[in-house]
Amino acid sequence: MSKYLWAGLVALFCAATASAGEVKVTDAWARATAPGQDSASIQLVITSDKAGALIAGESGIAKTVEIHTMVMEGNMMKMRAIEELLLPAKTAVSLGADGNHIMLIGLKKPLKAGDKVLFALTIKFANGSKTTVKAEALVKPLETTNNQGHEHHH
Ligand SMILES: [Cu+2]
Repeated sequence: MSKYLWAGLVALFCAATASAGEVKVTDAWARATAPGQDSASIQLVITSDKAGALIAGESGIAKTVEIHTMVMEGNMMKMRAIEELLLPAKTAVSLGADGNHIMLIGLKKPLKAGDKVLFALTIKFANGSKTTVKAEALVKPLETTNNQGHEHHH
């Protein structure tokens, strides 16, 4: 196979799967915001080659980015920020279906369907080294439903 073709394949792969070599973020998406809404959640799948933990996030579109989980309080599901989300080696961890998500707080502008939200996640590995992986979330229409209804309280 010619090296030009290889280069093309590598470029395709990188475009499709935001990769820092050791950590992959795929299928990232957010729901368009309703009028007045100044926070939004991103759902995604993250896979780390080495055992580690997701410890921070950042986005130019929001003042703060937190890692959130859902907890049951009485009979209410509530969101809570967590310090870290463990990433077992070579395991796709899906943030979304289980209530975990990346939370954009203090949005600088509304999210509109079709927009792409650039963000970065920081992962700390078991040996103490860190990496930052950049990714983008596709904004889907507000009506998009997932299989769990929950409300965001901030
Ligand atoms: Cu949240």
